[in-house]
Amino acid sequence: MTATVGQVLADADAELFWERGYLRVAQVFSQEEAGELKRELDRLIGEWANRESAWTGPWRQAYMDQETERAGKFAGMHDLQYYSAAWARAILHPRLVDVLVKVLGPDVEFHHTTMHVKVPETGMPFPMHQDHPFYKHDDGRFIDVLLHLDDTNSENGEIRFLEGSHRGGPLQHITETAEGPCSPHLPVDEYRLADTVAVPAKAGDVVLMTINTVHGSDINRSSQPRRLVRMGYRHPHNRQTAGQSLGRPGVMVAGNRERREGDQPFRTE
Ligand SMILES: O=C(O)CCC(=O)C(=O)O
Repeated sequence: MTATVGQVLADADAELFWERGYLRVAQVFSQEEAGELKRELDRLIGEWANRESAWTGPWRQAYMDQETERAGKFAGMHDLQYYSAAWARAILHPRLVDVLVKVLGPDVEFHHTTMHVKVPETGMPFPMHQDHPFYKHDDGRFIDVLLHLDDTNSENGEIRFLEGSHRGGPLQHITETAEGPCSPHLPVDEYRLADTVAVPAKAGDVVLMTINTVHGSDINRSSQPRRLVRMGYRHPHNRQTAGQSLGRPGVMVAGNRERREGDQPFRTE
């Protein structure tokens, strides 16, 4: 499902997002903006990223043959805005903020950015999962924005969603096997990529999903990298209880953080 962005999304687009759990919004970033962010991303991949990132777990054997499984990697890195002013600007991009206000607003707090770059030929698939186990929050008012910097398709592993899967809230994920802890994922026999809706996108598009939308993606079989960056945003009163960036306040990108009884200002030391 695709929306085109004008000043803001239409009410119907926002409703569709909450009904299905995902929405593609075309060309939120212009080609020039996406081009600059891609150049900066490539610099970060060269200088800072972990080019050997890999999610672990028995799902790997179900998704990849033996040879690909050995090679299946992605380039990963968190919080690009600490390393690049272009990425700091991207967090506050006015058209993106307009979209977020429509679906989550009026008050929106930034949470994190994370790079997901699938290397050519063997770029790792992502098993079916929700993002909730990675940064647990009290409620569903958390949106992940997948900013695409390359066109995606079935060859390079476009993002795929299980429609309506966010409605039941957080699911129990596999996080432990006989061999030890593994990356959170859902049972491969119950949650299958084949049952999902593919959402191919163009460079400059964003694809929104909720923290509880079940999603995954296939291997990158193309000869080019597939570059996207996840940008997380939440309602400022949606309390985080575990995981990535726990306890770190985020900048407000829209509206304000209303003070409730008992709230204290953030610590400065
Ligand atoms: O990069 C992908 O294909 C998957 C992204 C994803 O699973 C996530 O951002 O949680």
